[in-house]
Amino acid sequence: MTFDLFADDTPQGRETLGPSAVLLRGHALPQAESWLALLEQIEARSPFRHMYTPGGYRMSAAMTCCGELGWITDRRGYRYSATDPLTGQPWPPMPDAWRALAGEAAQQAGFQGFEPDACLINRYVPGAKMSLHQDKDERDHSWPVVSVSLGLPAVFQFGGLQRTDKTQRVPLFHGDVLVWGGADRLRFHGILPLAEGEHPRFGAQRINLTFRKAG
Ligand code: MD3
Ligand code: FE
Repeated sequence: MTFDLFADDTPQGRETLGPSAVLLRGHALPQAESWLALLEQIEARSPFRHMYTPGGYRMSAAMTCCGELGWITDRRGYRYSATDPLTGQPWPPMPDAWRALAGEAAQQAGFQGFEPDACLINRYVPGAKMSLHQDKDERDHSWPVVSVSLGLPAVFQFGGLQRTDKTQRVPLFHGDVLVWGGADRLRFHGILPLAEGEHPRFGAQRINLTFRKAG
């Protein structure tokens, strides 16, 4: 695999992580700056919050959602909801520019007609992580998940279809877009604890957007 470094040290290129898993390095860079304002509008309506797993553990990544459906977790389990439990209101609408980028990235990875109805937004501060898990709360696993990384870099960990399968580590940078579908859709994955740092636009945090067709 080869990639070029741009002036800001963000690698560019396309990497294949599996039969249906593609990493589009820096693909969202042109839009990333303008997305900060969209993110602020979303947080103003549905603030970031720390949710609890059904087992009672506080998740270290703070979350919010936009789109018709949002992913939630509490003592009753993991599920999608049309209502933000914090506000009792619908989730903020998904910005058109986000939906468009997700659809176009999915297309580049070979998935035509991807129209996400849910965007889960994760916010990591240094030390925050996400343990190995599968994304399987969506109705139809034939649709891919598209993820966009913004802000501080993180180490992404991905394994196989069994929790105990050997894992690989891939650094994710500001502007990177990942598409996971097909045979790779149910692979275990996670994020190692975020290292300290300061991003020029996003500050001391990493934001990850994951676009899904949940309903
Ligand atoms: C592989 N988020 O929200 S994004 C999640 O960076 C999640 O916040 C991580 O895992 C983050 O569920 C990783 C990359 C990603 C997202 C969804 C996937 C990888 C995936 C779904 C299936 C397989
Ligand atoms: Fe996930």
